[in-house]
Amino acid sequence: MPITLGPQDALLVIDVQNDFMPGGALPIKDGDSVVPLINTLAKKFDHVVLTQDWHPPEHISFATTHDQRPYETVKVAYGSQTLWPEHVLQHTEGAAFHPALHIPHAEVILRKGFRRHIDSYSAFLENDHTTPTGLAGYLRERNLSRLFLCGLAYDFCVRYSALDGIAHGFEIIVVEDATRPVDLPGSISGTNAAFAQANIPRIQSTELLGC
Ligand code: VGL
Ligand code: ZN
Repeated sequence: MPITLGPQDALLVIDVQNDFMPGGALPIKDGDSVVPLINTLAKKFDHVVLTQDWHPPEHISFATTHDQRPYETVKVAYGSQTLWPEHVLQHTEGAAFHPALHIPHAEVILRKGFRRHIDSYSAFLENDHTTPTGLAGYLRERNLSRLFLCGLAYDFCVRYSALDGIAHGFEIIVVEDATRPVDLPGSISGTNAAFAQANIPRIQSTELLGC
């Protein structure tokens, strides 16, 4: 039985940006392969929210800022922070959405990670787990209570957006085949375990598309 969508449903499309695509600054294997599927999914939804990772120069998540290598971890004021290659610099081509992403009816684009001293994987709370992005208030005011998540990366921004979404009282469903992982050691299994623990279902897009 395909899932029936109603007025309370929204598709949350996480970080479908050039730098996360093969050949980009922080490449995700097959990241580009989800774009046509996300376009198809979006047509099923009256309400679509896009997020855009949006970093200033010398961002705290950049390995270069700490004179370290990418994919290492450092301690920062809010805990541990994985270091990344410089990516999605504000207003660059790398930060732009994939050119084939076509969701003209998307209603809001939520930028995150724009504070130099705080990273933000989650669309709801920055990595200090305190600073809100404003998305929860927006969704509540719009009466959008059930969110289907897709995009990049499964084991980072999709993961933390899903977990914070649940913590903020939203119903969360992850459309797994419309995501791809970065795949650092333990990151995929950790995500699967966290979703199971939080009772976050992972579905396949066929359950929405009905074929
Ligand atoms: C992401 C690492 C760094 C993501 C963003 O979109 O999952 N991952 N910045
Ligand atoms: Zn980032």
